[in-house]
Amino acid sequence: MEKEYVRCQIEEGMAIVTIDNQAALNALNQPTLTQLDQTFAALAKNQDVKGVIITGGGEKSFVAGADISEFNQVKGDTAASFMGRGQRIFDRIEAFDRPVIAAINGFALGGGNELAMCCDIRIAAENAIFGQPEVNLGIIPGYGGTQRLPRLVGPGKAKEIIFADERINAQEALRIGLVQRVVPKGQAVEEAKKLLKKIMSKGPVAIKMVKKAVNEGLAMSLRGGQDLEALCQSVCFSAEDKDEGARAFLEKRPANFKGK
Ligand code: CO8
Repeated sequence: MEKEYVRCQIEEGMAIVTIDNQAALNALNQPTLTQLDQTFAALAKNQDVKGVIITGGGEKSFVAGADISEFNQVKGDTAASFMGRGQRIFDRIEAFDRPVIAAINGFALGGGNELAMCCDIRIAAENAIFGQPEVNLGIIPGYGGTQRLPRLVGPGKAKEIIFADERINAQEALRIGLVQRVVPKGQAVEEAKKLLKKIMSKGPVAIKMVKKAVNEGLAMSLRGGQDLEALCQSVCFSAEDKDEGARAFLEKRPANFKGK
C-alpha cells in the first residue's frame, strides 16, 4: 500500500490538511501531489466542510519544496508536462470554492512557498522561512512561483527573492505582504482555525463570490473585473443568504446562513 503523505482531519466544519513526510521536511513528491489533489477532490464533494487549512507535519517545516530526489525522472522534453501537472493541482486548490488558509509552521521553500501562495490567506509561525531556492539547482520555480510571487509582492521583490535566493523570515514576509499574520511558533493552525471560524460565520454564498471576484478579477482589466463583481453580486442577491442577512440585522440577532 502507498504511504500516506497527506492527512485530512475534519472538525467543526473545518478540514485540516497536513502534508506529512517529515523525514524529507514534507517535500512534495509525486504521490504527495496526487494525494493532495485527491483530498481536495473529496473535500469539494463534502458540503459539510466550510473551509480548509493546509499545514505541514511537525514543527520544522511547512513544505521544503518539490522532492529533489525525483529530479532525475524529469528531462527537457518531459519537464513542461511534469510542471503542468503540479500547476494544475495548485490551480484547483486556488479555485476551491470555499476559503483555504495556509498555516505555515516552518520552511516554505520552492514548491512549499508556491503551495502557500495558492491559498487565500497565509498565517506564518514566527519560525517560518520563505524562499524560492530553485536557481541553486539550476532551474526555475515550476509550480506557479514566477507568476504568483510577483502578483503578491511586486516584480522587483519577486525577482530579488528568486534571482538571489533571498530567504525571508516571517516578519519580513508580513512586511512585504507575502503573509497576513505572524504568530508564535506552534500557533499557526490555532490562529488559522480562529480566523476560519470567523469567516464561516459570514454568508457562505458571499464568501464564495468574493473569492471568485478577487481571484478571477486579478487577471482582468479594472472594467472587466468590475463587471465580474456585478455578476457575482447578482448571485448574492438571488440567494436566500441575502434575505436572512438583512432580516437578522433588522431583528438584531446573528444571521443563520444556509449557504443557499
Ligand atoms: N527534497 C527532498 N529532500 C529534502 C528536501 C527536498 N526539497 N528538503 C529537505 N530534504 C531532506 C534532506 O535531504 C534531509 O534528508 P536526509 O536526512 O535523508 O539527509 C532531510 O530532508 C532534512 O534536511 P536537512 O538535513 O537538509 O535539514 P536542515 O535543517 O539542515 O536544512 C533546509 C533545511 C534548508 C530546508 C534544507 O533541507 C534545504 O535546503 N532543502 C531544499 C530546499 C529546496 O531547495 N527546495 C526547492 C526544491 S525545487 C522546487 O521546489 C521547485 C521545483 C519544481 C520542479 C519539480 C520537478 C520534480
